[in-house]
Amino acid sequence: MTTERSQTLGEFIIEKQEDFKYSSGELSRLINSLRLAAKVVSHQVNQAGLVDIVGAFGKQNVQGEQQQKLDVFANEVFIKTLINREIVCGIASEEEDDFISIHGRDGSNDNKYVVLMDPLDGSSNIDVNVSVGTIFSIYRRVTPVGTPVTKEDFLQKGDNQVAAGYIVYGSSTMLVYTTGNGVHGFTLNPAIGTFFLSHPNMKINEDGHIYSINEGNYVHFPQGVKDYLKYCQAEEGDRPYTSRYIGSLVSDIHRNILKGGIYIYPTSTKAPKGKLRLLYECNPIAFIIEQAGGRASDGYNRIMEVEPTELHQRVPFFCGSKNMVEKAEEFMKK
Ligand code: P6P
Repeated sequence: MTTERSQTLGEFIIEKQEDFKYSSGELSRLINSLRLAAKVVSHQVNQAGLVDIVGAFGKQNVQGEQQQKLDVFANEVFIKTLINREIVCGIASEEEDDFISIHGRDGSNDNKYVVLMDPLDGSSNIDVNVSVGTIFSIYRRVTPVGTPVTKEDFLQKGDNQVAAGYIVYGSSTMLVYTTGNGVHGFTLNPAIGTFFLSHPNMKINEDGHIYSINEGNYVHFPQGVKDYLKYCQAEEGDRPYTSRYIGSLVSDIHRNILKGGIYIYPTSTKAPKGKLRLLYECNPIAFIIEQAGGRASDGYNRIMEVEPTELHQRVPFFCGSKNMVEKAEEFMKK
C-alpha cells in the first residue's frame, strides 16, 4: 500500500521557496496569509444559504453578529489578515474606493509588497448558489521602502506582478496561483482545513472548443466580436464550439484552463471600456493564463502590457486557449 499523500500548500511553498526571487520568505508568508483568509471566507460562503435562512428570523446571524453582505465580509477578512500579519505595505480592493497604506504596529512601513484584490468576484451568484471567487495580484512596491505607499505602487503593468492567484469557492474550494514558475492548484479538505496539491503545473490546451461570453449583449458588441461568435457557431471543421457562461469570472476561467476555451468580456455600447477591472481581475488572471500556456489580451495586445492610469479602470478582456484568442484577435483586427 503506498503511503504517498499530496503535498500541503504550506509544504509546497517551503519547497518552492527558492523560486521566489529576492524574497526573504516574505512572499511565502504572504501567500500563507491569503491561504488562511481563503479558509475563513470559504467557510462563510459555504454557509451562506444557512446564514440567510437564520438571518430571515432577525437581523443577526447565528454568531449574533450583524449579517453582512458576503463581499463586504470577504473584503474585511482579507484586509484584516494581511494587516495583522504585517507583511504588506499597501492593499487595493474592488470594495475600497482608494488604496490602503499599511503601517506596522511600530508605525513603520518596511514591507515591500502590495496586494490588489477582488475579494469576492461574482458575489451576486451567491444568492442562486453558483460558485464565486477571490482574485489577487501581488507586486513589489516601486517607491522607497519605509515611505508611505503611493498610487504609483499600485498602477503597475501586469508584467511586473511577482505572484497572482484565485480562489474558487465551488463544489470544492481551490486555491490556484503562480509566482512565475508555472500554475499550481490546491484543493481544500474542509474536514481538516488543509489545502492539498491537487493540480500541479496546470496547462491550458492551445486549442479549445468552449467559448464563454454573455451573448445577451450581442447587439451591443463590436463587429469583430459578432463575426468571431458566428465563426464559433459555424458548422465547419471542429465547430460549432460549445457555449458555457457561468457569469462568474473565476469559475469560467478555471473551467477553461482545465478543458480549454476562451472567455471574452468585450467593450460594448453598454460598457464602452469593457466591464472587468484591469488591476485586480484581468492582470492576475492573465498572469495565470500565460503561465499555463494561454494568451490574454484586450482583443489586440497583451493585457499585461497595458500601462494602468486608474485603480479601478476597466478593459476589454479576451483570455484562454492561445489559438482561440489569436483567432478572435484576427476578427477584431479586420
Ligand atoms: P455580466 C461578475 O459580476 C463579473 O465581474 C464576472 O465575474 C463575470 O464574468 C461578469 O462580471 C458577468 O457580467 O454582464 O455577463 O453579468
